[in-house]
Amino acid sequence: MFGLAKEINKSKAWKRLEHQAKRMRKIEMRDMFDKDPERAKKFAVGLENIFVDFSKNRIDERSFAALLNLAKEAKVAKRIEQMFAGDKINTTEHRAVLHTALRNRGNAPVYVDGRDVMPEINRVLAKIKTFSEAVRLGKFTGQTGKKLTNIVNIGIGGSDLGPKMAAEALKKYWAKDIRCYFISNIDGTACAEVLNKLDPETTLFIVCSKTFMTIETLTNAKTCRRWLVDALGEPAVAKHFVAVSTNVEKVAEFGINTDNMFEFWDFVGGRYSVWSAIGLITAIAAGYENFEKMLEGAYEMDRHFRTAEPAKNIPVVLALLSVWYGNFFGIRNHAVVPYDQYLCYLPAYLQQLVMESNGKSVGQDNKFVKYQTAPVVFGGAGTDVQHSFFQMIHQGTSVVPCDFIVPAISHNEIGEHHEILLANVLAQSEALMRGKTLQEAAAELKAAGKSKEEVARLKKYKSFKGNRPSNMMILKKIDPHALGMLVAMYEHKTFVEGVIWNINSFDQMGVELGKQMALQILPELQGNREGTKHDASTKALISLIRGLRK
Ligand code: G6Q
Repeated sequence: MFGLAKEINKSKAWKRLEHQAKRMRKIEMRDMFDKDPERAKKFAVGLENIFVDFSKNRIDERSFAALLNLAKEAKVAKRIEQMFAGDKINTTEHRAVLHTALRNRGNAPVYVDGRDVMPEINRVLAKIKTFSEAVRLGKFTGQTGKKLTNIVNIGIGGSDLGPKMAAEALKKYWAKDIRCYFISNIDGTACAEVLNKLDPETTLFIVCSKTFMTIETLTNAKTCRRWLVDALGEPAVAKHFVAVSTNVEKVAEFGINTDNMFEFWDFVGGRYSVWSAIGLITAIAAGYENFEKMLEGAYEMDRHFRTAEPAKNIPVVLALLSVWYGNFFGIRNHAVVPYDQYLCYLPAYLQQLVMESNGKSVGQDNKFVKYQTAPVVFGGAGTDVQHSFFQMIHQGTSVVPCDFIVPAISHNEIGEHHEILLANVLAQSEALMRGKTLQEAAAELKAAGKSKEEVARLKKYKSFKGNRPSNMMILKKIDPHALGMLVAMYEHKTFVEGVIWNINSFDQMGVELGKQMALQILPELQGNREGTKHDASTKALISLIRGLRK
């Protein structure tokens, strides 16, 4: 049995939190900092490679204790063990959830239906090692004997966002002559713009699809195949195409030699698959040792998650804070702002992780939930986004809790760049927390020589309410180990949120309806079938587009 039988919002722990939130609404963070010199130490956790300061949140010891009590009520510790043990916690699809086994560097057996999955995982890892090294050394070459230096990942959703985020994050580690490309969208432009840059003789395509049935990926793969065959002939496919999938038959049917196939398993969800062969492009570009270091980082976070007490357990604490704002302060969004260019795809990756995992309305008890689940996640790289949506984060009517992520040392320490970047991220979180009172704004205007009238007219515009929460995550450097820790931290945070909300974080049925309807509309757009039942708007749009395309 997974999930809670009783509705969590009817529990004593929940009621206590409602009471605590009412109390905390009247308390300003800046006052809590003034009163308690130990606050920064109390609400922070440091692990080897990552330091998380969560003291700039609207919590004190009592409210934090009440949050920890909610984790207890939701049986978080037990659920964590059930996940690691391979219990079928993806209850709607009756599957185990074992992305943690992919990075189980201790190699202790992990059982699914009585079978240890570690030997299979290790076999595929060895294959990734051999193949990635052969490509990097130019031992596995293209049809004409040239080195394969352009690596193209064809995949979408979980088969794109993870590898794209990880490969970009580790760009500094790429072999000098290797370039990575990603084709995901069905929009022909995505394919055309990548292919235009490439030379077939030096291009390797990795077709990533768990099911090998996804229309975008198969259509893109077919187009790339045709492009290659037109240039180099049919036999070239075996030297320029590999596949990552759970579906051997479909891979063979597509015409990829199954010797060139890297397997993964249905106990790995798409958005949790970057640790599997789906991460092949990262292993090729950054080297297998670095891919392995990323797994080791994730493994370290796994051990922390399994063993640390809840108050010092980073993913548990982050999840509780998210629940705190979402369910007790009515806050509906969350921003992720990495201050590191190499992490520019992390917000998009987390958008899927969080919103596809927890954007659900039906609980494990088969009832519609009566509380908010996943927030809207958005973000972008700092300092860029300071010049776009930060206006709202500082002065808008919605409160947006932020995660700031920054390395102390940059891979590119040029002049003062990194110090300016660091000063900015620290300033943002302090500014959000402290704000600027009307009196402070007025005093500042006066000091700048403004007239009395101008001070009175401008002080509200220049004031900041403050008391806006953020977490600060400081990494030493964005290296493979730290990246592994960071990503695993977010996976586990998402899991704990799902446990508390009593939902299954591992299915994604909400993506199906639109897909089904697109299949109906396609022949109608192509003029091969006349309208099935549509609303008047859809009908008119189909006919308008048909007219425009004539
Ligand atoms: C992720 C989802 C989804 C999936 C894509 C691609 O958790 O399941 O984003 O990764 O739909 O699916 P395939 O890998 O099967 O092509």
